[in-house]
Amino acid sequence: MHKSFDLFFVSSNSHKYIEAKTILDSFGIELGFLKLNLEEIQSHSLNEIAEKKAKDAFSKCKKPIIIEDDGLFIDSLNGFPGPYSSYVFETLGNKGILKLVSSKRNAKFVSHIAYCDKKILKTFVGKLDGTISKSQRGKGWGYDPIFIPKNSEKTFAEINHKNELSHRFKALKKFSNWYLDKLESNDQ
Ligand code: ITT
Repeated sequence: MHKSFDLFFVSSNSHKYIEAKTILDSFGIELGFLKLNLEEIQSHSLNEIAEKKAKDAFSKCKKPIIIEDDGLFIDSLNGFPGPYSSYVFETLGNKGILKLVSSKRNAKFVSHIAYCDKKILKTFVGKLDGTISKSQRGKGWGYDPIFIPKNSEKTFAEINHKNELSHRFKALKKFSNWYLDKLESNDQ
């Protein structure tokens, strides 16, 4: 029998779901997965993309959902690839990014988590500063082998506590506080 969940993560990317599930488990929130390709509008604003993705996900799922839109923003490239991170990863990949980055290596990862149900659309932002490594290090998905979080010497792919400090963790922590309060006030 399928387990019934009250909250679903809608995404085409199972890496994102696995991390989101681990993080929300630690806050006592169960998360189901709906693997779907969502409509992604062209926009400079992660928030605008996230809100549109959330509405699209809710209209398909008809249950309370969260979606996530992320971006890696590299300072010396004026924030590129930012909202285009997914496309740039598929086209240039980590090798291509390393060729573009020169002496100034500061970057940040940003996560926008959007919750949507029948009545509410709400987003939560998490940001993590860091730098771009000089070569790919460690085995990980996406940009993990080239992103070094601040106060670390190792890349996301080399550390084992990514889910305790990532951009995703920071956004989901804000979401959890709000969501658990909401559940509590619905019970009263
Ligand atoms: P959706 O179906 O949920 O949209 P996606 O992979 O297209 O999945 P995004 O639009 O949020 O997701 O793309 C952001 C890209 O940034 C993603 O494809 C990864 O390549 C990269 N990325 C995001 N978070 C990451 C993380 O924690 N570690 C490594 N790479 C990450």
